[in-house]
Parts: sequence; structure tokens; C-alpha cells
Amino acid sequence: MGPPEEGELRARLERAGQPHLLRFWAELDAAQRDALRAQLDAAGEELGEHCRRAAEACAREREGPGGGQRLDGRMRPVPPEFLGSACRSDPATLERWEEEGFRQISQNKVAVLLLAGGQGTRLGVPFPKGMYDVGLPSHKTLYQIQAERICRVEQLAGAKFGTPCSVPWYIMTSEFTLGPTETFFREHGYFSLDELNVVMFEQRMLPAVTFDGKAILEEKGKIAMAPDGNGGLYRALTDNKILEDMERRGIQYVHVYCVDNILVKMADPVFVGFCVSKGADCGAKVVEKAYPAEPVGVVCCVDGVYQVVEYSEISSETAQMQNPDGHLMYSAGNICNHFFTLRFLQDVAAKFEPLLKHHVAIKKVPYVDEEGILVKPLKPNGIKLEKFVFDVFQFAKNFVAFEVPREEEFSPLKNADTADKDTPTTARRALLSQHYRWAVKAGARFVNSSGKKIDEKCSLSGDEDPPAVCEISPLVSYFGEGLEKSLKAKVIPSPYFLDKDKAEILTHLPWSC
Ligand code: UD2
Repeated sequence: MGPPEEGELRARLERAGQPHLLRFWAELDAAQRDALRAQLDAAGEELGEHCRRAAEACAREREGPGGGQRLDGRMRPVPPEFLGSACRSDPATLERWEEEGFRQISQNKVAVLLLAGGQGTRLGVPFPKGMYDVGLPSHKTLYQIQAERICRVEQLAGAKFGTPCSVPWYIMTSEFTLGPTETFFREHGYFSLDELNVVMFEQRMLPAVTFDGKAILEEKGKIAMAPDGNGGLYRALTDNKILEDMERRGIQYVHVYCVDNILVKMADPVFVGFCVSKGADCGAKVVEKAYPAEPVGVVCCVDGVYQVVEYSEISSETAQMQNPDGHLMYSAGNICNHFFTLRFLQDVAAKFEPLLKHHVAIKKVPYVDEEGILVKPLKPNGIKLEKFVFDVFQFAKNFVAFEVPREEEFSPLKNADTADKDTPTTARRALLSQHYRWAVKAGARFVNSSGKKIDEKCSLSGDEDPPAVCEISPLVSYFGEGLEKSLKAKVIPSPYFLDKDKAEILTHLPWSC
């Protein structure tokens, strides 16, 4: 069937309450008309319904957090029996979980899935966040760091169980990020990973809508579109037959994570082992929230089912509630690191995805006015509807949460360096502080460029730079393991980059101080 004729298109848009989308039709050339037609065809008969739903959801949202239905009275913290902890468990238990995780990895049953379809508007760069270089000595990007961690965890699991293994890397992109991400990986030779184990796929886009329910034209012949949220994952898994691909490879467990956490532990054996040992179908890593208004969701129970109440949807009174010991009552901060069994993802795709609600994001959306002139609004004017990846927790039969230490596992890159928090500077500092701690623990000592001893500092606050700079390649160490061999009793000139090929050739300076 050919493209709908103009008359039919007009009639369809009239029915959907969106005739303004053809306002500039007469001025468009053939290619522009084709492109607009293609956008309208992709939006299909659901366009009118989508716009109505967006306007209604936005009106509800403006009544207060949680869409006017206050969650406060219905929320409960995660009960302790469903909350494991890497911070409070004894070493033998942690070792048991780690061993279990490595076993599953060595049997090729674990995959990682990166959510990389976001636009990174707050960071303000015109390329995908994964391509960002936070200014480490090596100048590695987030994508490279992640690729190398996968490589290392494969090596560790393989060595432990005496069998080569692989951890496939699924990367969900969007119209904004797919092209540049593909090119970047190709140009970097997939960072030495097997290209066949890196699977990129694309999530859907949805039209941005005005407060009165009209789709927005960002150009005379182009509707403003935005990715459908990281919960768009579940439709994208079906659209792109990703679950079939996982099944073919024998994957049983999937570690889903977001692109911007520089400390993310890909396929973390301890987390995977914990979830598998508990028989969980769904799990979330959490850190203790740093302060009530921190922009992380809170893992909790609402009406008896697990969910994340997003930072934009919790009231400030609830966020500030404290336990008798002075800790925040809702302190299980979501760090967007989730565990799912393949079986659970299959159930979500088959049964539950349509039940996921849309969340409203109110944004500044550039548009062309009635004269066709581009306007960049100073105030929010548009609604984007998004699904959230964690909204499937409610369908889990056995949900668990796992608390990890923030300084080892969470430092997200959200904002440009003009902000105070979650910036390139704070991400770089978090990684270099972690590597400094590892190096000192392994027995290294540091000198500055004039050979003068740098005094050791073991407890570093998140706001300060480590006294010496020592970046350690993920290809050398994944979580601080195995460094004694290279670093014990060595004197390292700061700044230093411990790379795979340099692991054995450190300086042996005598103490000169
Ligand atoms: C996310 C969590 C929040 C908290 C925080 C910690 C969600 C919905 N919120 O908030 O609870 O844990 O992270 O850092 O998970 N993405 C897509 N497609 C989209 C939109 C986003 O793939 O359509 C990806 C994005 O590329 C990123 C991740 O999802 O990797 C999180 O997105 P975000 O940075 O917009 O989420 P944020 O910081 O508001």
C-alpha cells in the first residue's frame, strides 16, 4: 500500500485533533513531505490518543507529585529481609555470592544491558553521554571504561572456572544516540570486544505535546519527538527480538544499568550472585541516600508492592522523614542498576508492558510559530511522556534490593561542570579516589614530580581530590583485585596511569624524602 494521499492525511489529522501539523504543507518540498508523512505513519492512529493522554496526565501532575494521588501514606521502606548489603555482610558471605556470580558468568549465562537512549540534556553535549571523556589521565570515555570492565570480568570468571566465557553487551540507543554510538564503537574497534557480542538496538520515540494536547512542530515539516523513557526498554526488547537473541545465547540473567555512572560494576559477580542465591527474578542495587533532595529515586513498597518512587514524584516531607537513629526513613537510593531473569523479562514483554504507566516530563521544546519562525522557549512549554525501567518491579514474584557503598559504586555524570554535583569533576574525582585507595591498600607509595613523598590519606571525603593521581586500567583490575603484584612496595610518581601493558614496569625510586 502506498503512502496516504494528502486528503486522507488531512482527514486523519482532523480526526486526531492535530490538523495544524500540515500548516506548512504547501511550502514543503517532496523530500520534506515524505519525511513528515513517514513520521505521521509511524505515529499512526494512536497520535490523537497519545496527545490527549499527555495533556490529561500533565494536568493531573500539576496537582502535585505522584499525579495528584499522594503516595506518602501508602509508602513503606523495604523490609530488612529483602535488603542484602555489601556493606554489612561478613566477608565469607560476600565471597559466597561472588563465587556464585562468577560461576554464572563462566557458564555464559549473564549479559549486561546498557540504557543509552537518553539525550543527556543536563550535561549539554551534542553527542551520547557514553562518548564523554571526564578528563582522566588516560582520557578514556565512559563507553571505553565499560567495555574494558566487561573484558576484565570475563577474564576473571574464565580464570576462576578454567573456561573461556563471554558477557554479551546489549546497548539500547535512540534515534539520537544510535548513529554516533555505532560509529564510535566501529572507529574504536569495539574496544577489543568481539563485535558479535555487542548488540545495539533502538527504542521508540514519541511526539512532544503542548499543554493543550497538540503535537509540536519543531520544523515546518518535522514533529518534535523524544525517546519514550528508559522503560521504553521493554517494547524495544520485543521490537528488536532481543529476548530471542538472549535465549539463543543461553542467557538467564541480565544486569541493566545506566550509562552515566563512572563507577558502575558491569555484571557485578557479587550482585548477580546475591540475586541468584536469593532466587530473585528482579533486583535493584541501592546506595544510602546522601541528603533528602538528592535526585535519585527511592526503592520502597507502595500498597505492598515494590517500586521506585522517583525523585520528582516524592513530596519533600516524605523525603525528609527520619528513623529514630537519625537516618532517612526512605534511604534506599536507586542507582539504576537492575537485575532481571530472562524469564521475568519475557513475562514483562508478553503481559505487563502495556500496563506500565506513563510519567510526565515537562520540558522546553523548540517549535516553529504560526509564521514558521523557530522559537526557543524560555519556559517549559511541552510534555514528554516516558516509561520508567523500574516500573516493572511491581510484577516481580521475588524482588530483592542490594545495598552497596556509594564511594565504590556510584558517581553519576549528569551535569556540566558549572553545577556542584554529578559533574565531570566529581565523576573523575570519584574514580581517581577509588583507584588511589586501591593502590595504597595494595602497598604503593607515591611521590610528586620532584621525587618528594606524598603523605598517605586513607579516608577521603567525596569532595576532595586524592593526594596522588593513579588511574588503574579496568583491564588490570576490576574492583581492586590483583594489584599487590604490580604495586606492593612500589614508589609511584603521581600522576600515573597503570595500564595493562605497563603493569610490570613501575618505577622503583628510592625514598627521597
Ligand atoms: C535515573 C533514575 C533515578 C536515579 C538516577 C541515578 C530512572 C527513570 N530514574 O534518573 O531513579 O536512580 O538515574 O543516577 O531510571 N535513558 C534511555 N532512554 C530514555 C531516557 C533515558 O535509555 O528515553 C537512559 C539514559 O541514557 C541513562 C538512564 O536511562 O542511561 C537514566 O536516565 P536519566 O539520566 O534521564 O535518569 P535520571 O538521572 O533522571
